[in-house]
Amino acid sequence: MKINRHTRLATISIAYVALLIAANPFLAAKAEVHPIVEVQSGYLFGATADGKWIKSDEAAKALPDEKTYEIYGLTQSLGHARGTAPTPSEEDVCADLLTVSLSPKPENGIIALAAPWNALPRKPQVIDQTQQVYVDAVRDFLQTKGIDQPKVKIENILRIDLDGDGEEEVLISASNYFQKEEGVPMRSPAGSYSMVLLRRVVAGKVETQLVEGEFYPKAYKDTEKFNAPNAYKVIAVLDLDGDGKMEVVVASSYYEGAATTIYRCNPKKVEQLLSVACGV
Ligand SMILES: [Ca+2]
Ligand SMILES: [Ca+2]
Repeated sequence: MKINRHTRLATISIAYVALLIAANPFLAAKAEVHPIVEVQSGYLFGATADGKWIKSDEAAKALPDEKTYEIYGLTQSLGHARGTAPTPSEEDVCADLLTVSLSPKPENGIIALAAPWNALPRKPQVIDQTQQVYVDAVRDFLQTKGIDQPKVKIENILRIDLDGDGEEEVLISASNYFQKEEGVPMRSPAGSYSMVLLRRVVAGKVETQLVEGEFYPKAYKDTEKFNAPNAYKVIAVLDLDGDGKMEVVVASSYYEGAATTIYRCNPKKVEQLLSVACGV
């Protein structure tokens, strides 16, 4: 078949439009946009629309008005709040972030979501962090990362069926930077680490998966520079795109900044979906 110039042009145009639609999934079918906000800071992570994840600047374009959000804590829903249209952050250091003002803003609120589905279809259970089986799991994992004599320090353990198959998964947050006070040092001491582990049963066997982590068998010794290690901790487990599977929300902090990241944890792959970060 001979393609004339006009046909080719039309084909190119259609391809271009298709490309635009693919890049902006919520424009295609005018899918409803469901924004996700970090409650205490007001930072806009972005949104989901028809199961697609959209970055904050794109999401903000589709959010010209106030919206009603549901506020979620770690183990419960904390009711509704009104959220303003996203506006640039007023803080100098994080001027690139968009923020949403929520009212009311419950003290235990972690994530706000404007969506018709329940983001807590199953509630995480906070379980005893001294249970030997988990202390052993953390020690064994740290040894695989070159820390021979690990000092196990578990921050929290959550039991939750992430994928809704009836089998519960376990999320373990563990950090040790050998700090006497709160916070994370500028340089990592020998044997320090921070990680979030996910334990799940696959084909009848327990498997341990690393969601996020840093491991420092040796001390960072350069006194003129620093390596700014991070501490990670699971702060929420929510279904933020409405597919019935729960995403894992991890807070990280270093000596002068912090971030919060949403992860999808499939048995074969852990993916970062959206993140907000503010630091010097
Ligand atoms: Ca499961
Ligand atoms: Ca989900």
